[in-house]
Amino acid sequence: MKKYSRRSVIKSGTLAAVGFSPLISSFNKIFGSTIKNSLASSVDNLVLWYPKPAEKWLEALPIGNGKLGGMVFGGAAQERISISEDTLWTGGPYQPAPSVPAETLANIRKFSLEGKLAEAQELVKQLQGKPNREAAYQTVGEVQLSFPDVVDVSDYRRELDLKTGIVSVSFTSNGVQYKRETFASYPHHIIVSRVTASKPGQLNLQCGCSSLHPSKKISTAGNNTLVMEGKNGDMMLENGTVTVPGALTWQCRIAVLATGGKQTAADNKIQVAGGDSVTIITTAATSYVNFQDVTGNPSKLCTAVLDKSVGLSYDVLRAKHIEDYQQIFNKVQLSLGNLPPASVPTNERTKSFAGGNDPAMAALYFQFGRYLLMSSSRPGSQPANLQGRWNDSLSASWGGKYTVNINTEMNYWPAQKTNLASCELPLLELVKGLAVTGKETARKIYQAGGWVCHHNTDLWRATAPVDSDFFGQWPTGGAWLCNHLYQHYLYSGDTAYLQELYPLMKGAAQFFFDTLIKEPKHGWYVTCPSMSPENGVTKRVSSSPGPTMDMQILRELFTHCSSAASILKKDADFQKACKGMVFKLAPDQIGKGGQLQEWLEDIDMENDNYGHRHMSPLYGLFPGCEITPDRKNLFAAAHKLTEMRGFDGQGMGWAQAWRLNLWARLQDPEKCFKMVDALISTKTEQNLFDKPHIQLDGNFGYTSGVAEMLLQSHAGSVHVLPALPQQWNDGSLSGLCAQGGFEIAQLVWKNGRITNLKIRSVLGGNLRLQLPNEVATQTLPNIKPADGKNPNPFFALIDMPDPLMVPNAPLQHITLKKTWLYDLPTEKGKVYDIPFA
Ligand code: FUC
Repeated sequence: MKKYSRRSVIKSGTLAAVGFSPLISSFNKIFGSTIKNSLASSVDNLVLWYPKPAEKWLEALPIGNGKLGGMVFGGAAQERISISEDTLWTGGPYQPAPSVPAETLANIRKFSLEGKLAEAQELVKQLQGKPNREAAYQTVGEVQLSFPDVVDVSDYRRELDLKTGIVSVSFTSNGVQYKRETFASYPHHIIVSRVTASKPGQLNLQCGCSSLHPSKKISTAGNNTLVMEGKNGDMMLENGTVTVPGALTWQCRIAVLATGGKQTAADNKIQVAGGDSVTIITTAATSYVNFQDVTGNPSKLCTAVLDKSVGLSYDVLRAKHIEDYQQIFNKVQLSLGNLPPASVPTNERTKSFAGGNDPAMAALYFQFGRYLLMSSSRPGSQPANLQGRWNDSLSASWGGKYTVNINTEMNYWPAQKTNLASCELPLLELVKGLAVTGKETARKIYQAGGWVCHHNTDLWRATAPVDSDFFGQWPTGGAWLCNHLYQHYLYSGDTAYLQELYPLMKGAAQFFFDTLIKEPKHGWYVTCPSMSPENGVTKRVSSSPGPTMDMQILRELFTHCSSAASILKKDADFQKACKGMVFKLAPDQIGKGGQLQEWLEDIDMENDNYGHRHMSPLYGLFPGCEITPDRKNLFAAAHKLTEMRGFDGQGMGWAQAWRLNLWARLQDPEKCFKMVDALISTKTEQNLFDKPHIQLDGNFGYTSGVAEMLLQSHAGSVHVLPALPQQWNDGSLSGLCAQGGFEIAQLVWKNGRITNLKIRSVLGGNLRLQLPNEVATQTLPNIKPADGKNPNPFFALIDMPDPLMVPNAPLQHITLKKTWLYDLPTEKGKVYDIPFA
C-alpha cells in the first residue's frame, strides 16, 4: 500500500548481533486473552482516600459517565453531590463569523509580508467574531442529604476506588455504622447514591437540592421525587452585556427510594424516617439536541431515564455499572514500584512526593487521568472540556470551553495510547459540527472553501476568531484536530473510521489550499493572517505569517490527506495536490541560538517572553512526528528550544505536562521525572485535579506523558521503555497501545532491564521493535535485527518526507542512549512472547 521509505530504517542504534535463524516455536506461543489482566492481582494502587470530608469543591471526589458529572463531598451529617451535565452551557445556536471585505484581508497580508506586523494586527481586529466571547459551561446544582442523627463521628473514611469508579464514605455515629456509595452509571445515564446503616430501621434522612441558576424552580412529584428545573444563562461579554440569550431549558430529577421506614415529601424535600437503606437516583438533561437544534424536552428525557432505573435493585444498577466501567478501565495496568503504608492519605502522598520514594503515586496519578477521561467523555456525550465534566459555577474558568490551540487536544492525548479509544469518539462528533459552522466562517471571513476553526470553540461549535486580536487570530485549530483524530486510524487500521474522518480532513485542507500565500523572500507558502498560539512577536503584536507550528500541522495534514485518499482510493488530483503542497510550505528553521525557530524570522532571542507556557513550535516533536532522533539536527534544535523554554510553564500544570511529553520524546528520563515530580507535588489539588486553575488537561497530559516515557510508536517502531527514570527501576504494565495495531500484553522490568515482554498483534504485519541497550546486551535468541524491509503499513507517516530544514546556526548533536531494532512478522490476533535469555 505504501512504499518503503527512509522512515523504515531508523538509524538510532547498531543492529543487534543476534542470529537470523527461523523463529522458534516458543516464540510464537499464543497466550489467551487472560494475559491482559494477569497483573491485576499484583496491582492494588487504585484508591484515592481521605480521613476527612471535603470542605471545598476541589477536595470532593469526581464521578462521571460522560454526560453527567458528580463531585461527592462525603460530609457525615450533610452530604453534597455537585451535579453537572454536558450540554448545560450559556446561550443558544449562533454564528459569530463576521463578513470581512476581501480588501481587509488583502491589506493584512500585504502588511504582514512587508513586516509591518503592528499594522496587520490592527486590521486583524476586524476578523474578530461578533460576539467575540464564546458560551460558558454551567453547573446544574447540588443534591443534598442531611442526616439529623449523625453527631459524633468516628472511623471516618472517604475514598474513590478506581477499580470500580465508586466513591464510598463510611463512619460510625452513636454505635451505628453508616456507609454510602456513589457512582455514575453509563448504561443507565444516572448518578446513584446508596445509603445504608448497620442497624435496621435506623436511617433518618432528608434529601433536597439547590442550584445557582436564578431561574431554578424546585418541586416534588409524589413522595419520592424531587424536580429541579430552569433555563440556561445568557451568553455575555465580560462586562455583562448579553450577546446571545439563553435558549435551553434544563431539568434535574432525583428519585429517593427507601426500603423500610416512612417516606414523605414537604418543603421541596423528601424525608425518610426509620429506613433500612435508601437509594437516591439522579439524572439531568437539557433541551439541547445539537448545535443547531434546542427543541429537546428535558422533562421527558429525565422521566424516561428514571423510569428505566427505579424498578431495578441497587445491586443490579451497581453490577451493570461495574461491568461497563471495568471493561474499559481494566484494559491498562501499571505498577511502578512499592506502595507506601496504607495509612497515608492521598493528599499527604502528593505533598511528600518530591524527594520521597512513592513511585506508586506516579502510577495512581497516571490511572487517575484515564479515569477522568472515561468519566468525562463517552460515546453520546460532549467531549471533555477544560474542566472535563465537572463544574460548580455558572461560568467556569475560561468558560470551561474547548480551547483547541492546545488544551482540547491535550485532553485526548492519552486516548489511543492508554486504550481508551472509544472515549475519543465525542471529539470526532465535535469536529463534524465544526466542519459545518467552520465552512461559513471560511466563506465569510476569508472567501475560502473548506472549513476553519480558530483557537476556541464551545457547545455551539463557534469557529470564528475570539477573545482578542492578540489571542484569537490562529486559523489552524481545525487542522490540528484532524491530525489528532487521524491517530485513531494509525492505532486501529479502521478503514470505516477513516471514511468518516476523511471528508473533515479534506475540508480542512481545502481551506488552506485557498488561503495559503507565497512569501516573497523564499517563495514558501505560509498561513496569513496567523500567529504562534498565544505568544507575541512583541508584547502587543502576535500577528505573524507562517509560524513554525502552522507549517508542521499543515505538513502533517497534507500528508495524512494524501495517505487517506490513497488508502480509500479517492480523489487522485487532490492527493497529488496535497503531496505537492507538503514541500512548498515554509520549512523548520534553526535559529542563531541553535533553537528551533518559533517564527519565520529568527527573532526568538530578542523576544522577552521566552519561558512562555505554550510549546507550539515543538508540535513536530510531540504530538507530531516530523522531528525524530534520526533527523539529528532538527532533533537537537528541538532539544535546545525545549530547554530554553524552561520547566515552569508560567506556573501552569498543563504547560508542565506538555513539557513532560516533549522530554519523553527527547528520551530524557531525568527531565521527565523532574516534570512528574513537579506535577504531582506542586500541581495537584487535594482531589488530584490539576492546578492552578481548574483545567484537567494537566491531568490528561500527565497520563499521556507517562505513557510516552514507557512506550512510543510515532517514528516507525514500537519503542519499549524509551525514557525510563531510575526511580522506576522495577515495574510492570499491560494494555498500552502502539500505532500499527500493537498492544503490550505484558511488560515486566527489574533493575531497569526488561525481563518479560509479550506483545499482541491486533492487525498482523511486521512488528518493528525498538529496545533499550540494557535489554539488547542480553541475548535475544532468534529475533531478526531490522533490515529496513517490510515496514508496517499502519505506522505513522511512513510517507512523510523530511521537512526541509534551514540552519542559521552551527548544527548541534544530542547523544541518545543506544537502542536496537528488530523485525518480527506477526499474525493478526496473536500474542508474541519476546524470548529474553
Ligand atoms: C490556553 C492557555 C491559557 C489557558 C487557556 C484555557 O489558551 O494559554 O493559559 O489555559 O488555554
